[in-house]
Formats: sequence, C-alpha cells, structure tokens
Amino acid sequence: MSSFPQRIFSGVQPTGNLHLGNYLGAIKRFVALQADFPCIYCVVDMHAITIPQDPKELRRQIREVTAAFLAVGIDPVKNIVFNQSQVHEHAELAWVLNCVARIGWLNRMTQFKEKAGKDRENASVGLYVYPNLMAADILVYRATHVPVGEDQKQHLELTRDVAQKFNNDFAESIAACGFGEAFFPLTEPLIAGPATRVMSLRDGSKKMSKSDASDYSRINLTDDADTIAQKFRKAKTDPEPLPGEAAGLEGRPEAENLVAIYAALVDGTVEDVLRDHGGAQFSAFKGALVDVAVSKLGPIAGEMRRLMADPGHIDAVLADGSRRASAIAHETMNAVKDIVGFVRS
Ligand code: AQP
Repeated sequence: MSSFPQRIFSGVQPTGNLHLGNYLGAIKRFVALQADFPCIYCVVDMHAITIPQDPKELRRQIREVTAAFLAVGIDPVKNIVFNQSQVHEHAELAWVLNCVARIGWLNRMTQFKEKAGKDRENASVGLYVYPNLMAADILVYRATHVPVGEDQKQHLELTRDVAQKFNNDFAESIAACGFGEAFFPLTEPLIAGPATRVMSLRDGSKKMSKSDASDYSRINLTDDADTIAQKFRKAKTDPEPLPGEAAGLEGRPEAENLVAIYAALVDGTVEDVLRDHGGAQFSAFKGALVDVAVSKLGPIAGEMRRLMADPGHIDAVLADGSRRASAIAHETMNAVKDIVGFVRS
C-alpha cells in the first residue's frame, strides 16, 4: 500500500461545545502534522444531522469549529479546511460504500449502540450508516492517515474493511481502468500521545463528551479562566496523593485522567509529570493543572472569539477549502464511477 502518496484527513462534528478531549485527542495533533504532510481538515456537518439539530445553532457551530481549527494554528492556505456538505462527492461515495459494506459490520459498531441507546428502532438511518459516510470522507481523498482519538478506532477499522472489500470486489475493473492492484489505500489511524481518551471530570469511567448533560464533566475550548479553575477544582479525585510512577495510577482512573491531561498540555509524558508532582496532594496538583490549562487554552479561546466576530472571513475560508477539496473528490468519484461501471457523459 506504500504506493499511495501520504495524505492526512480528519473531521470534527459541529454538534456542541468543543472540549479538551477533542483538542488533545485530535485538533492539537492536526497542527503538528501540517508541517510534514498535505492535510485536509473537515467540519463534518453531514454527520451532525444524524441526530436532530437546530439549523441556526448548526450554522453557528460549523463556524465555531472552523474558528477553533484556525485558532489552534491550522494554516488554511497550506492545508484544506472546509465543511463536508459543500463537497457533494462525500454523499455520492457514501452511497457506493453503503453497497459495499455489510449489515453485519455496522451491527458491531459500539458508537451506534451507545448513541441509539435503548430506543434503537427510533434512531435515524443516518446514525446507523454513519461509519460508511466516515469511510467515504476519508476515501474520497484516498487519505493514508487519520489522526483521531481512541473512540474512533473501530470506525477506522471499518474504513479499512470497506476499502479492502472494494479493492477485492472490483479488482479486475480497477486494473482495467489503469489503477493497478488497489484503488483505495488501507488507511492507518494515528492514535498517539498521552491523551487519546480524555475522560469526564465527574466520572473517570466515561469519555469526556460534548453530549454529557453536565457542563462540569468537560472543559470547553471557550471556557474562561475562572470556569476552567472551578471545573478542575470540582473534578472528582481520590484521597491518595499522586504516585511517583505510572504503575501507581492503576485502578485510579480520575488521577490517571488528570495526569494525562497535564502531560498532553505540556507536550510531556505521564512519567515526566509524576517525576515533578509525585507525592503531591490533589489540591496542589489541581492548582498547577489550572495554571497550565489556562495558559494554553486562554489564547485559543481569545482567538476563537476574535474570529467568530467576523463570520464573513470564516465563510471565505470554508469556500476556498471546499473548492480545493472538490477538485480532489471529483477526480476520485469519476474514477469510482468508471470502476463500478456507471456511464459518464
Ligand atoms: N474524550 C475524548 N478524548 C480524546 N479524543 C476525543 N475525541 C472526542 N472525544 C474525545 C476526538 O475528537 C475528534 C472529534 O470528535 P467528533 O466531534 O467528531 O465526535 P465525537 O467523538 O462523537 O465527540 P464527542 O465530544 O464525544 O461528541 P458526542 O458527545 O456527540 O459523542 C475525534 O477524532 C474524536 O476521536
């Protein structure tokens, strides 16, 4: 699969307040990758409507996620920054992939089970086929690598299965159309760093999430310094001081979470943090964590506010990115139509 030129793709849903998990697990890492690879970063608004959205709020959130991309330092000229619904090939390829993926594969997706909950019969069909649209998002750019948090690992595995099945099912046609042995790459997830799964501040067994009813469960990227301080001070912990080594965090999910957050914020490791703070009580460690979080997140929140005051600029970034994304997606989709056997005039 090494014959595919390296290309990064990742997406973020405009479904609510972006939080520290989205930042440390994904967006912060987008910035680092842009130095070495061509990157495509997408606001996946079509995924957002798999659950009901208020149209006015959705528009605001699409611009807010774009503002977050820009505020953390993603360069929209060097990279492509756009919103999914402006490039119709995502939906077109998703349909082809709906016909390649098997129902049994989708039935195994844990995110659908969690999000649909007990009322499965009443969930949208879109929520069920969400992983096929995600596969299309990635494969329409024939992306080789996708930086994501741990929670997206299963969807990335499905993307690889769909790509492999497409390559196998259409092997003869792929060769006849001049694409050699495989048309789609087997995309690799990039899940790295100390904070690939940031947990809720209220419950160390639950992922930090936009949809958690309690705002105290997460740090939002737009929170001010006082709110960040208040949320970390109220974060659940245990009565023991911090251990000196990582092994001492075993069975202490809340402590492990706060140490991992600190490590990711300072670009260090869990071991570094425990070397400096091992033996500290949580009251002292939380104070240090607040200082680091405020110094890193404060400027991002300020820049997001500045950018949100000029929606015209954000829309121009999305329009330019969409034009450039469309050019790549159009080429892929034409090839897919030829491979599948559609007539193009
Ligand atoms: N808690 C997390 N820790 C690390 N990474 C995370 N990501 C999400 N939560 C965490 C990563 O952020 C990227 C964007 O996620 P998304 O917005 O597309 O969807 P999501 O995973 O559904 O995010 P939420 O916040 O958990 O939303 P809800 O509450 O709607 O389910 C992805 O790379 C994701 O891995």
